[in-house]
Amino acid sequence: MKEISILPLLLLLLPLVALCVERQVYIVYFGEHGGQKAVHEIEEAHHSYLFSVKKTEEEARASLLYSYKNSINGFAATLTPDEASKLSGLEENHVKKGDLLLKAKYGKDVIIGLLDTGVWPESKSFNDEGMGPVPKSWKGICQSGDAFTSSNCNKKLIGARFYLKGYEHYYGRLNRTLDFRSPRDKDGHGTHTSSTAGGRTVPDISALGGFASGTASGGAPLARVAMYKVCWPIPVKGKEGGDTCFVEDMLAAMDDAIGDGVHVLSLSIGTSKPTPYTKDGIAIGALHAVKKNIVVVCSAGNNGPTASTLSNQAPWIITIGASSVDRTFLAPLRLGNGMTIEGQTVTPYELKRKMYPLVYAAQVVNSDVPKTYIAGQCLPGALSPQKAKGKIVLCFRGNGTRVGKGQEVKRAGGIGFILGNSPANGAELAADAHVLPATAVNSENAIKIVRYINRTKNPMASIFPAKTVLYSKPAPFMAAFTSRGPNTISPDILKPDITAPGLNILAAWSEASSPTKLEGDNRVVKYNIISGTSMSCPHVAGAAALLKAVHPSWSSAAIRSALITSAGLTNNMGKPITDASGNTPADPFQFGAGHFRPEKAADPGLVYDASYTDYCLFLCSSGNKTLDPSFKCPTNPPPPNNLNHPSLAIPKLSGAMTVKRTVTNVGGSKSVYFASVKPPLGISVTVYPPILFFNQVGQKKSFTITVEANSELVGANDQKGNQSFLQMRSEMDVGSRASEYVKVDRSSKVDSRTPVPPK
Ligand SMILES: *[C@@H]1O[C@H](CO)[C@@H](O)[C@H](O)[C@H]1NC(C)=O
Ligand SMILES: *[C@@H]1O[C@H](CO)[C@@H](O)[C@H](O)[C@H]1NC(C)=O
Ligand SMILES: *[C@@H]1O[C@H](CO)[C@@H](O)[C@H](O)[C@H]1NC(C)=O
Ligand SMILES: *[C@@H]1O[C@H](CO)[C@@H](O)[C@H](O)[C@H]1NC(C)=O
Ligand SMILES: CC(=O)N[C@H]1CO[C@H](CO)[C@@H](O)[C@@H]1O
Repeated sequence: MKEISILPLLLLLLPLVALCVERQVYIVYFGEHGGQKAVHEIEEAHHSYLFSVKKTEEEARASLLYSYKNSINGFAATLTPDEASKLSGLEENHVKKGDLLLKAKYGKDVIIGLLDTGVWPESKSFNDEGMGPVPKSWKGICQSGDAFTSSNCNKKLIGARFYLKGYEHYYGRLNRTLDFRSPRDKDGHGTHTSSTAGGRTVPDISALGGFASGTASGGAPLARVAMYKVCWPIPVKGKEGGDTCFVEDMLAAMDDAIGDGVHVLSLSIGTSKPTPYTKDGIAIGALHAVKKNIVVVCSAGNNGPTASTLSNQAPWIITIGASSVDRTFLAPLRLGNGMTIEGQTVTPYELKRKMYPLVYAAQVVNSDVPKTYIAGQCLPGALSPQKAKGKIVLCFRGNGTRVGKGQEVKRAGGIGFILGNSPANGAELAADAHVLPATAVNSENAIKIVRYINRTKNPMASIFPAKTVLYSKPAPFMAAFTSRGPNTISPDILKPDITAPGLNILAAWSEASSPTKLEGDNRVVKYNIISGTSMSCPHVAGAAALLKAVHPSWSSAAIRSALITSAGLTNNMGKPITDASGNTPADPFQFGAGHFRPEKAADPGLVYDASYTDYCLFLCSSGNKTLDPSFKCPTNPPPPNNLNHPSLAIPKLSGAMTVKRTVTNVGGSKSVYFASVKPPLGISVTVYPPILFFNQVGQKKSFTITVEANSELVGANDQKGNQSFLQMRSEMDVGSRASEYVKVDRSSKVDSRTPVPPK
């Protein structure tokens, strides 16, 4: 949710004096400075440009001759011709921003409701300065309770309620040292998600330690926010044990939100295992919301990289995966043998610039800790203070939270901490506000460090302080933790729908929590960086609010369609979006239709619309009439594949199969669309008719898609149980991608970024 507002007007590369054969001085010229910007921000931005083409941060700093900061925006630096040409390529990434925000009046008068852990109303992200009166349609309330009165609501935070009858029936009365019996947030999660969706634009914000400094803004900064607190701490586990949200409490909240008049509902809540719709309170509540044209956006879950781990699989929900942004927090590590390893963190603590003894956690555990891989994971109480004192300790991810491992190293007197990814985490580096000097390294580097320790008599290391670096590449890539398809409840529906930023996201935080949520961490922050599909979901809720503002008459299906058909498939290197390794292309079971592009979604040309009745018919043919007993299923309902969804998934394709779709013209009155197909290998696809003519806005046209597996692949597909899928893209460009997915076995539990799971 960070807004980065360096918009170069033009980028000229003027080679000046030749220093040596390959390195010359170039002036990189952006024109004038736009907006007010602090001197250090300008310098940091210039430095970031350089760092994006140089190997190391030191090299980038050393190459900078001048940073022009007053009237001229630009810098002079020594570059190779290759680096210079890479820099000029950066210009293309700076698309014109702000059109949708302006057209949508920043989401003014759209109401976003969130089901979460509550809200910190004093956050600057919820100030209502200059905002108009609360929309007349609003019927919600501001419920008082512990440390919360009706005066905590304002023209920004227009509603706040809490629901805990289900929770208290199960756990007994809420322990008020663990949470407020009111809409006030003692966790941080709800404050983070609600400010991401609809927080105000707040200048001069940063995370603890000055990271990610700049202007913070929600997706729809003038939208109204209503908090429905439904998630509470699990008492037996304490605050670190996470939160739980009971189905009956969530259903009550959704029922109220529908009655109150929200336009968009954002639920960063998932299940630990796939749940049939009849037992899924979110799916049932969402169906009722969609009947009233409320857009419902939900997290895909954090149970990746294993296949078939999705939450929120219903077709009437917009389901969001998580991917990275082009901002990193580099904290390199140097080993005693001179090797430098890239790492990331947002810990505010720094080591002295000298070498310290380095150990692998398994070498410094108490004698009663079993000698298995668990020994290297720094679980609470595992480390021996005699052995760990004064050392930098390498711990692996797996069981336990990432920040909890740092706390264990600190408890045992360790001086620094290296968090190593397990193979399942790949190259995804979650930047955490650890309680001691630290850095996080990818799986490959973690193994290199273990190897160095194994082979060295007195292994040593030093961790450099972290720096915020912009324009990193590749971005976006998929987070390893993002839950994957195929859809286990409705295999004919491709899920997730799209992906959005969910790795290392800065947003507002509860001042009654700490950045790590650890017992014993007494730090108080106003903004915090965390990761999860909980963070990506409200990005899309904010975008949906903007689309609602621009197209108030669109159904929730039309808004989903616009987001899906306009999604992007390439990263900032012009290559296919990859998985967390940064190398292997990701697939639609990870990102659905791709990365959301709200600007493009505002003008999708055609939309695939669907009504409440269509969803009921879909349930009839997939065997469940129970979600709406008043709906009479016809004897022969259309097959589930014919739900007018903007994507298409075909489980176990054998032979040929034909499905029907209907598009509605929301673009120019007179327009022509041609079908264009890129079928997956071994599959042929025919669209009929191949051309659609429209004479007016709102006109509907239907077409069929016939998908056929080549004979030699039929058996293979069938046997392996692989899904084939096709995906319809904007302007009836029927695209598609390879259908393979690789099932990765991983037994480890997700660490601290679980979306609050419903009981
Ligand atoms: C409430 O939680 C606190 C903190 O975990 C604990 O010390 C206290 O014993 C709990 N109270 C009850 C009544 O369970
Ligand atoms: C390090 O040494 C241990 C035993 O001494 C061995 O089990 C492990 O595989 C080694 N690791 C690496 C990466 O060399
Ligand atoms: C999908 O097919 C590939 C080979 O084409 C195979 O390796 C993989 O195991 C299959 N996936 C499943 C879930 O069967
Ligand atoms: C986590 O702990 C459980 C129970 O001790 C164990 O079965 C599992 O293998 C562990 N997972 C990892 C990744 O260490
Ligand atoms: C798709 C779906 O939710 N199917 C469910 C229909 O209802 C039966 C029994 O109530 C469940 O077992 C299915 O999972």
